Amino acid sequence: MKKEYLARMFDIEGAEKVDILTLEHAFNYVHRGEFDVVLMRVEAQESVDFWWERQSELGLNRPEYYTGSRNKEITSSKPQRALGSECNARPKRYFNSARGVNSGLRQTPYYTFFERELNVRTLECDQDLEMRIASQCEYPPSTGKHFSFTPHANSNAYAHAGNCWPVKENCLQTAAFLTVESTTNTAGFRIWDYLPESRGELDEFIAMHEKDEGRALAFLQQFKSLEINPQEGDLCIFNCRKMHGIPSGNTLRKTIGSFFIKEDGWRIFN
Ligand SMILES: O=C(O)CCC(=O)C(=O)O
Repeated sequence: MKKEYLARMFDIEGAEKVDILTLEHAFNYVHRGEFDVVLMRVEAQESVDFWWERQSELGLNRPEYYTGSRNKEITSSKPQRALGSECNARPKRYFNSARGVNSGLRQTPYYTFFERELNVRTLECDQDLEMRIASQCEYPPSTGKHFSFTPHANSNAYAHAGNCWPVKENCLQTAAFLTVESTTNTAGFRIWDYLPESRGELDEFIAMHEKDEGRALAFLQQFKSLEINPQEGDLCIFNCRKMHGIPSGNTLRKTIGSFFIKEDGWRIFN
C-alpha cells in the first residue's frame, strides 16, 4: 500500500484544492493536465537536510549553481539545445557523467522514495545510454536580477533534430523538485500559461531574454501566471512544458529535481 501525503493542487486559472494523495495520484493530476502544479509535503522540514547530504555523498558531483558560472552542463537541457560541433560533444559528456553517478544516486533517499512510491525506473535511450537520475541545485542569493533561474520550458520534444540527441519523441514531460532550503523572502516558483510549440519558438524566447530581459518579461505578461512558495520538505510537481522560472531570492535556495515521463510506467531522468 502506497503512502498518502498532504497535497495542495493549483491551476494557473486560480483553482486550488487540498487533498491527501499518493504520489502516483499527484503525478497523474499533472500528467493529465487537471492541475498545473501539485505541492506535496513528503518529508518533515527538519529531516530533509539528510536527503541533501546523502545526495552529495552518493551523487559524486557538486551541485549545479544557477549563477551562470558553475553550471556543469550535466542536465539534459544543454545537449538538447546543442548545435554545430557541440552537437556530438555535449551528449557524450552528458552520458559519461550519468554513467558515473547513477549507481550512487540509486542509493539515495530521493531515488528510493520515487522507486517505492511511484515505481520509477531510469530512462534509457539505448542499451548502455542511461539518463542521469537527478540534479542537486543551489541558487545563491541574488538582488538586482528578476530571476535566479530564468523562465524556460522543458520537454524532450524540444530537442534539436539530428543525431546528436537520442530522445526526441513527443512525450508529456512532468518535473518535480524537492525543496531542501527555501529563501526567507517570498521568492518561490512561477509558472506561466505559455506552452512553446517547438524548439524554435523556445529558442526565440531564450534569445529575446538574453538580449533584452525587460522585453522577454513583458512578452510573458500577456499570459496568466501563478507563483507558489514551496517550503522545506515540499515536493513541487509541475507541467514543465509550460514556461516556468525561479524568482530571485534573498538567501540561498537548495533543491533536488528530476523530469518524468510515463511510458510503460514512470521513468525518471534529468
Ligand atoms: O530546482 C528548481 O527549483 C526548479 C528547477 C526547474 O525549474 C527545472 O528543472 O526546470
